[in-house]
Amino acid sequence: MRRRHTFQRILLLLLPFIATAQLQKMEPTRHEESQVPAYTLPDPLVMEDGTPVAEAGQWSARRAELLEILSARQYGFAPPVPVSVKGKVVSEDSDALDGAATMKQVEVVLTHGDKSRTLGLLLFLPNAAAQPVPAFVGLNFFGNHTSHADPRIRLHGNWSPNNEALRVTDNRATEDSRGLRAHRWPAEEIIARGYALATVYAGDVDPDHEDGCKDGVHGLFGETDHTAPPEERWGTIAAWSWGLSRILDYMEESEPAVDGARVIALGHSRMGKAALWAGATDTRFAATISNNSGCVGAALHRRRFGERLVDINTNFPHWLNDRSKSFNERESDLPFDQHQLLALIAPRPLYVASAAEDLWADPKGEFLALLHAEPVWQLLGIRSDLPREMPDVGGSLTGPLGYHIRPGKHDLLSEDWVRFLDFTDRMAGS
Ligand code: GTR
Repeated sequence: MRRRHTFQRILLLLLPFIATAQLQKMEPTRHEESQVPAYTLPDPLVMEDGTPVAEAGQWSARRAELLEILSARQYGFAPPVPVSVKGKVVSEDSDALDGAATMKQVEVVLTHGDKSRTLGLLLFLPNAAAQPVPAFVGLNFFGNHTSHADPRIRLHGNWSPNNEALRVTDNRATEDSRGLRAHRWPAEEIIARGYALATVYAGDVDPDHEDGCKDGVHGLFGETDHTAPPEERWGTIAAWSWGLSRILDYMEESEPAVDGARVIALGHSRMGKAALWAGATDTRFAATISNNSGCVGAALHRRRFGERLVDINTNFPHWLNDRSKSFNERESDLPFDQHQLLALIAPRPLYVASAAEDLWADPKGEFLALLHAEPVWQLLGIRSDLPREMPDVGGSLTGPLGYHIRPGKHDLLSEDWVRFLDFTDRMAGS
């Protein structure tokens, strides 16, 4: 016993050195195009056994293969068991946004066996609509109360990351943060364009901290609910995506003002990674939009530009499954790349957005992933004709595959939203 304690103590003392040793092994971060190594991407249209995927009818088998690979080696498998999804409307105000919207707050309770988890859903619904409307659904980083200044928006009671700018100091939501992230959720513009907006605090689904994937919705399930080995089970990004699907369940079943067939998964940065995985795993999402999603989002791993898998697995070890860690600094050995994640969204519309100064997210890698995913849309009969070169800063591309690179830093701005809205307006039936 004592010997074990001594060993643990020595290990604890050594840990900082082990961690530094790992970091020292890393190559310096690449921020110059000339530093990008030569690479070959795996082909989304070749089966693992080498058979070419030449006809649309073969895609579902290839899609299943890619989903399996990306689950096993990166995001992790969610337990394949259903949960019950029940909503309780806790407030409904038809005078929101100066009378343009009805603001609803709903407690969406997910239950599995004797365990449950409540997601606080904030919904803005356009009052002018005569028919069910398309809706954007996205997770927010710090709480619904940060996404709009309306004083009626409830504070969540879950753990929150501390953040000076957002005035969170005690890992708890407070009044001080109200409306501080409103620029990311321009509800007035979204409603004026005839869409509903739905958002949930990501930490209601799964707190953004390392806990061995025990809390949040992970905690709804027991050992026997999993079919995947422990190292391949879902991390936090997969849990967030799964949460987006449960919100879609609720809206499809119980929100008559929303057209369940036109729900768009959207997210910025880490929530953009989650939106992409949601769009990939759940074909009910009518379209997917990722903003500045970067590494393990839209950016290609093999370019090794900006943030890399090793950075994610070091700084956020809970985001992906444990198996992904074996690919740290071995991008060329990955049996997939992120264009294949994007391809899983085909033939539905997909938009990737970059910001010019957001080199950490590798804007060019985000564009190239879209470009290399495009053949799958073409195979499925969707006309798409992306240029071979990415647009200049300020430029945008519309079509079933949308893209823009705006000037400026890593953020979600109303100028991004204007383009997203133009893109979703083009969706069939909008
Ligand atoms: C960074 C992280 C990125 C991105 C970003 C964000 O720290 O390295 O992958 O997710 O956070 O979510 O804003």
